[in-house]
Amino acid sequence: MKEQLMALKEQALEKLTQQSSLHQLNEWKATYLGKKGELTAALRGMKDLSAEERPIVGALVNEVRESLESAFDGQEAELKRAEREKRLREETIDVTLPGRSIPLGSEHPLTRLIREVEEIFLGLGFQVAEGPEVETDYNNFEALNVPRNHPARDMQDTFYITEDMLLRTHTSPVQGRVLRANVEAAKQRGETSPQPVRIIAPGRVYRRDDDDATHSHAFMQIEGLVVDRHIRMSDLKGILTTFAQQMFGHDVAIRMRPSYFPFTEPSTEVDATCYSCGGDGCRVCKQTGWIEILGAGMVHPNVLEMAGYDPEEFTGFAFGMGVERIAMRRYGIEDIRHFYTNDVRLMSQFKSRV
Ligand code: 2NL
Repeated sequence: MKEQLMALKEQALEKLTQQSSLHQLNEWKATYLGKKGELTAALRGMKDLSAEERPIVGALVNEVRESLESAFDGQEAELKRAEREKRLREETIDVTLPGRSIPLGSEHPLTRLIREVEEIFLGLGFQVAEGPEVETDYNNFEALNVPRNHPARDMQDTFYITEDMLLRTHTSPVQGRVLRANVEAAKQRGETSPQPVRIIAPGRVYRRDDDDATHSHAFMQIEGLVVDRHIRMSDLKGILTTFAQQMFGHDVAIRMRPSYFPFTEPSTEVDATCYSCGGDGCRVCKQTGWIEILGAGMVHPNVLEMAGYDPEEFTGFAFGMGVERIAMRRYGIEDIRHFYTNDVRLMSQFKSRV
């Protein structure tokens, strides 16, 4: 019995050194120390022993168990250490490697320009208003004092959807909506007069046109409208001077030339000092020293009247500018179609600096 136990111990210790994973090690433990293991079997054989032999063999069994257990613990600790070391080695990251860059998109040059204009007018106390691109003939023309026989209403110039629905040809109907909403709100509150208005309306507009380098059937426009008591042409000039200086440079001046729009009277084309020569005259400004930036005027009393503002109490000014024309000059883009072709090689040059 004693020899048998010593042989078992010998064999178990020898096998232990051959176990190279924690899984194998646990199998070893089951084989030698488990409930159905060899040592338990040896213990069971003790019932055949004499009363004198039993405590001696019992002590020996315990001794063998203890030495196998402590050998197991030692081997387990060693294997765990080795596995940890291996994992650490495999999971090492080289923090000195250069990072992978994630390609960033960029703001469309038209979006960027519109934002700049919005920022300037927000700073002057204006609000930004938006409205639908599909409009009624009434909102787009009638309410803006554009008579039925006006050439702008011609099928040649306007995308009609039905007889009285169309794609807006300017963003003025947005301002008309704001005026009428104010009149309605004043009525609801039982007030005698509607609130004054200071808004800009940026957005896409449509004209029937054959697309070429300078014409597009869809383009961006920003219109502005101020309606209050005692608004005069000098207010128009003051606001547009400040706008031109913030937009194009602080020593820029503006000049106003007489013009005609059905919705303003008087009407004016507004020029700013040529950004290229500073006013001396060059090829860009055709030697005039001036560049046209927008059209404007005093809101026609008929327009105020139709919206529900009393033209005896209120006056106003309005202006409108084509965004592409300004963007083309500012960024040196020579073909309007580039804005809508959206070639990333062109667009990615307008990365925002934020
Ligand atoms: C241009 C000229 C202009 C307006 C737009 C306007 C709007 C209302 C009332 C009166 Cl609600 N006028 N808009 C006025 C003058 C000129 O645009 O050349 N746009 C590209």
